[in-house]
Amino acid sequence: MNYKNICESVCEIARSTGLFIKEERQNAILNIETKGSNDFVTHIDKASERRIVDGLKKLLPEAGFIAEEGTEDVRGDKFNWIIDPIDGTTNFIHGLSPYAVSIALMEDDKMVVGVVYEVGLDECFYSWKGGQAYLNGKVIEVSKAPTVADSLVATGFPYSNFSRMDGFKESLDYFMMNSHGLRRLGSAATDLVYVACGRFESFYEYDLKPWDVAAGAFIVEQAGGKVCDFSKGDNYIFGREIIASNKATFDEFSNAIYKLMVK
Ligand code: 2AM
Ligand code: CA
Ligand code: CA
Ligand code: CA
Repeated sequence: MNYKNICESVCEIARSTGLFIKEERQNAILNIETKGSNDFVTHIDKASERRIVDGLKKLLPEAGFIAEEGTEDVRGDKFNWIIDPIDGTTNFIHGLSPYAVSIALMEDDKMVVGVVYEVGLDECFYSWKGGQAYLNGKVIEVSKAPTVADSLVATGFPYSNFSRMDGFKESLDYFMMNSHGLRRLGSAATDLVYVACGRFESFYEYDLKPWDVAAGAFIVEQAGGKVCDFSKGDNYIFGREIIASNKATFDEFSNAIYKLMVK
């Protein structure tokens, strides 16, 4: 398997889907449906996922799909695509950036290709197994900031599972007072690639799904960063908890989250 070629084709699919998303937004009245509480989907999410799935099927016919809007839901023996057609739909609905197309390829249970295309700023972040991590053709690396006190920390606010709010609120207080500041963009895939390119030192969020994090987490690791779940284990794709940071602050950052939200 030539991961680099696959990655380049996936970037093309992500970019052309981004263009489609922008054009459709201008052409049509948004048809917004509610899937659950604060969980929205538009006709553009669905049409975008259809386009992505059709493109990826031609690229690798034997691969299965794990896709947010359920366009295709069959598992492959060896290869599976993990797709979020629009990560940050709430931003998108409100005409706000960032929002991103997120596509990962999993071989057995390891990511081998990851692409996050942030549509608003026209920024394509990508990596493949054996390569480095890139933003629009340039190599990216995580930040070198040495401590949490030197860090810009990103998170996402819960939209369900409010049972963990006490620990989460404590973590907000803690990072507000002990870092450069806290940010909440509303697109987990974008948060992750911003860690990969050093704009954020670190990111944490719970209740995320595989399609929110699969591509972004891979790109963070390929850019020299580290990723784990809230108990410092490796169940961060399917485990619905993720911590990602640069290498230098990883121990301090993950210990803080563990203490605030697990112990
Ligand atoms: P989405 O836009 O694809 O749904 C922001 O905190 C992150 O949470 C985004 O990655 C967003 O992805 C996801 N998200 C926001 N609201 C959600 C909901 N109600 N259910 C599931 N995921 C949600
Ligand atoms: Ca959604
Ligand atoms: Ca998402
Ligand atoms: Ca989505």
